Amino acid sequence: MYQPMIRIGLIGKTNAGKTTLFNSMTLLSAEVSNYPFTTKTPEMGIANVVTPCVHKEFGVVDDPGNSKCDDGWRFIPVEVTDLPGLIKGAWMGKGLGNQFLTVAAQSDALLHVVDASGSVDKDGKISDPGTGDPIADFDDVELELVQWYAKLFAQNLPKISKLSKTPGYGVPSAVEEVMHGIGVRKEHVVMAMSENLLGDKAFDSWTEKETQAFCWSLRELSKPTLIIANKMDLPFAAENFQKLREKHKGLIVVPTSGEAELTLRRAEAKRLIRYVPGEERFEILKPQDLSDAQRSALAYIRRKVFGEYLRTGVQFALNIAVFKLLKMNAIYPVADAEKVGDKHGRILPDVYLMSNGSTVEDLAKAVHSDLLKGLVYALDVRSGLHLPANYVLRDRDVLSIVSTGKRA
Ligand SMILES: Nc1nc2c(ncn2[C@@H]2O[C@H](COP(=O)(O)OP(=O)(O)O)[C@@H](O)[C@H]2O)c(=O)[nH]1
Ligand SMILES: [Mg+2]
Repeated sequence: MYQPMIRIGLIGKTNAGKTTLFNSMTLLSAEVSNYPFTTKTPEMGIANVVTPCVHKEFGVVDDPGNSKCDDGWRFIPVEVTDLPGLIKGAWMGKGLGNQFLTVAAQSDALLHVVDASGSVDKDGKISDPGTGDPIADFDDVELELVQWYAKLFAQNLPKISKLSKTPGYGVPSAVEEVMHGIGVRKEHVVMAMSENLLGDKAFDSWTEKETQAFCWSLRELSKPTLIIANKMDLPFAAENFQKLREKHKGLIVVPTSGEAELTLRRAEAKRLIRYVPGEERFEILKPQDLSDAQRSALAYIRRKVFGEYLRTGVQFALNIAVFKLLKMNAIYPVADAEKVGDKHGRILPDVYLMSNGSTVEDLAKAVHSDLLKGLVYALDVRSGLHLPANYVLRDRDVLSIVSTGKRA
């Protein structure tokens, strides 16, 4: 793949379950423990998002290269980062704050993990469910993030002010120039200004309050985020999940049990069960090989997770982040339209995640720059139509790019 992988960052308070979720998504085993700040440096791994594969529709057996196909589902890799636990005052540069915020800034989307059972107390230590306040936990972490946007903004006030008065600029371009490194685009600035009625107000006369409100908007608009209500298998979680949903109507809240997902993926890796991540069931393959502890863990998951919520929610959360929040489409480029394969005879080898609004031209560029140079059209393999360079791609398109450019 020539396009950069999509990056998803896990944020949230210590002990919310980030590392467990990360491990379940990537099936690596970063250290998990109850001690605060176990994760000292950001950990990066590869997870997958899942979409129904097109191979059945084309009546072929596929041979994926950049992705995997399991039971009719196409698994497409994305990068996930497990960030160090966040402490209060991180935006001032305390502790691991800067590192945390830098990685958060570089993520395309964030999964903000909350311990919905409230089994983490104010100091970040594990205690009984119902002790902590997940709603406040969420707000605390968000505040840290926003403070950091505000800090960056404040530090650059003179620069923004000066730039904005340069011919051809204006406030949106000036802010973009200063904050593009953390994902702020001109259109975000325009919207944040309009949300806070700052469109007609001279930049130099924005009050402290207006600036703060503007920074909240910038954070919300420029960094797509979904809330993960984790530890749904524990008491109090259902109530707090409802509270989170009511309080944050503009955000998607996905109920999960990271621990359940990790258990299932490990059992699947040992071939004790059959489990396709995201599916609403699992099947015990070797009941006789299960220890008592394993048997009761699986029974617990069946009852507390699948019984109440249909799924663990982990795969679902990743899918929602990529396909709904980031509005990505899964596109299958093939060189040989007849065989739906590449020139080496691999069938449906690749699938690309292309953002909404991407065109045939963008796809050509992503596949190979040589294809772009001599781009003529793309053949829609389903319909046989010739699609122009500016055709806007649709999810699950299977396209053969016709180009006079030679591929290396
Ligand atoms: N019951 C339950 N416990 C969980 C779940 N996810 C994580 N935990 C536990 O919560 C504790 C903290 O998890 P960890 O992943 O280290 O949190 P982090 O500090 O956010 O990385 C560990 O004891 C986990 O086993 C879950 O879905 N259900
Ligand atoms: Mg951790």
